[in-house]
Amino acid sequence: RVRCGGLEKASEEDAYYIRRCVELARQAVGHTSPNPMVGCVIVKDGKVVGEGFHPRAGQPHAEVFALRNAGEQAENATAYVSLEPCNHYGRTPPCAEALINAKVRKVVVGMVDPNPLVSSKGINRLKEAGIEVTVGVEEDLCKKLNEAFIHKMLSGNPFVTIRYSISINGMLLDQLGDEAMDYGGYYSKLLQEYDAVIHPPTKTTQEFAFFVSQEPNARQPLHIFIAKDRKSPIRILKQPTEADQMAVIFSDKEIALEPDMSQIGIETVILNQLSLHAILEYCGKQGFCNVLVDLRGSINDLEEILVEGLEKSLMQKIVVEVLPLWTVVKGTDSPSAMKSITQVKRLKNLSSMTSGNSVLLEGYF
Ligand code: AOF
Ligand code: ZN
Repeated sequence: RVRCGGLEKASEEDAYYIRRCVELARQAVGHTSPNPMVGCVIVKDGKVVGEGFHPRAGQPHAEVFALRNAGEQAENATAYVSLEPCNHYGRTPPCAEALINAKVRKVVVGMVDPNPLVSSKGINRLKEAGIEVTVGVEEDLCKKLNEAFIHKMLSGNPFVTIRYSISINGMLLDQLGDEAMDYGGYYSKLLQEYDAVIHPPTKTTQEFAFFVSQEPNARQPLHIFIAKDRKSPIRILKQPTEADQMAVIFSDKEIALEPDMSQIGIETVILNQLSLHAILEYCGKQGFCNVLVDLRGSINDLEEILVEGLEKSLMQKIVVEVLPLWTVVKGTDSPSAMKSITQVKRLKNLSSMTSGNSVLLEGYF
């Protein structure tokens, strides 16, 4: 690759500051829904003079915080933003205007905003005002940061991730790796990223349990339990938290809760049809951008959800934890027994990482 030295240096610098924007944006992980996570850096004469990120929906956008931070130094500076600056009046005024008024000279944008209210209008407004604009720097990174927001904007449906743990010999487990739920563990971090967690029906237990994210200032997801064909009362075990509404139970008939769970913010919703689709519809109406389907327990539960999810294309991502355990089961209906394959779906963008003593596999449908 032959490239002009100056150009290469400029684009490396652009990439560096956009990566910083993404790092800043992530400080609000879980708190911005239904808005995206956005970070902004203002650079003048090779020095950072302002930084900001969007803390939550309804509050000012990243650009506003970074411009406030830079003050008069924003004049003739370069503004880096991980997402195209908006040019509409939403809950907050347009950022493109704020950048123009601050007299920045150049704007570097990570990705175009998929929101039809914004899409390219912000970039065009900046150009009209005579500002130099570069678009698509570290674009993949910026898209991954807001994969749920992008999916929701383009499809209208929440972004759905399926998670489960398996043994090294491929058996579904109801346990997670040792450090997964601790502070910094992958499960603790995953929980704070999602608006809701769906716990599929389990036929064996009357007790539902859920965990809360251990990350500092984590926004806890709403936990959704599916109760199918229940006769005896259901009990929810939870860790103490300050959040008021923490769980919803979806049932196909009136169910008894034990003890009185409504006292601790647990609601029941009766649906005739207890499908993944119906529950996602509820999530969409709540304004949720993403939902984690947390599969534990028996292989039958897994199949029910996965078959529906595949048939209706309801799932976008999968996270599989492989524990360093070899499991032996007795009985003939062991899941490892040969079954005939009726459908195969190839995942895209597979990646792997380690978490404690486990290996995590991530891919997209
Ligand atoms: C930006 N910077 O930091 C964010 C943007 O209701 P509002 O005013 O908050 O507008 C929400 C929309 O603005 C959101 O759907 C997305 O298109 C964009 N978010 N834009 O320039 C930001 N959070
Ligand atoms: Zn904005």
